[in-house]
Amino acid sequence: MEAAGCSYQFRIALLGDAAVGKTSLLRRYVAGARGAVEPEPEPTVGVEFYSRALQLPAGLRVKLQLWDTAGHERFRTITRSFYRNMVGVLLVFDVTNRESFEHIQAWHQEVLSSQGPDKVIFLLIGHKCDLSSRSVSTQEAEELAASLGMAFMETSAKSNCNVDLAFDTVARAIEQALQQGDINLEEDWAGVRLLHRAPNPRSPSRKQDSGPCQC
Ligand code: G3D
Ligand code: MG
Repeated sequence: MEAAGCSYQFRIALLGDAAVGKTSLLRRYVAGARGAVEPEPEPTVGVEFYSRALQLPAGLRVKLQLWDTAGHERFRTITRSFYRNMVGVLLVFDVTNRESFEHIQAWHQEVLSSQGPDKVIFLLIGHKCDLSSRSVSTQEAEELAASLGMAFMETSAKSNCNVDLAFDTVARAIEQALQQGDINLEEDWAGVRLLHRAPNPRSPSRKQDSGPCQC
């Protein structure tokens, strides 16, 4: 995807157990910008990332570089450098899969133990909220998020619920942390990069969200 007019690049990862819906969520978000939905995901192999440009409220135009864990989560073979180079992390569980919720703290810890003192913006995601066969309540997920110091949101790639909002929320929190000096640019860190691009007045504006959902 073209990043014309972007001033920063934020590198963000989706982490969580296999089959919680990370690839579907990413694809839905990226397809949303083009107004088309990708076909069902293939089982992910190799390293993959997606991009989408975003205009943030405080004025920054950013390119989100969105990394999928590409099947490595199944074998816990994600490298320290993968974690270390993220500025944002969506910790994803499946609201119908209790085990995936119980593993969230371990995913959180993996990132913290690889990141050192650098700041990462986390967001807890309860995915597949279109399904009624829940095994994790909204309240207990909110409590976990609060105990880990992060926000919580429920999403569905299937019904396009809160998909844009989830990525917007992380991007805005990163923008704020940058402005407050909690996150700083570093030479050897790929989490936030300054893109030296001239603004392109002919860039198409971002498609609007389809509105809040009811789930
Ligand atoms: P992963 O990348 O975390 O491993 P995938 O997960 O994106 O591959 O999704 C795993 C399965 O969950 C897929 O089903 C996919 O269609 C389904 N899924 C993803 N998002 C949603 C959602 O929002 N709602 C519902 N109901 N299902 C979802 P299959 O059957 O193809 O394995
Ligand atoms: Mg996947």
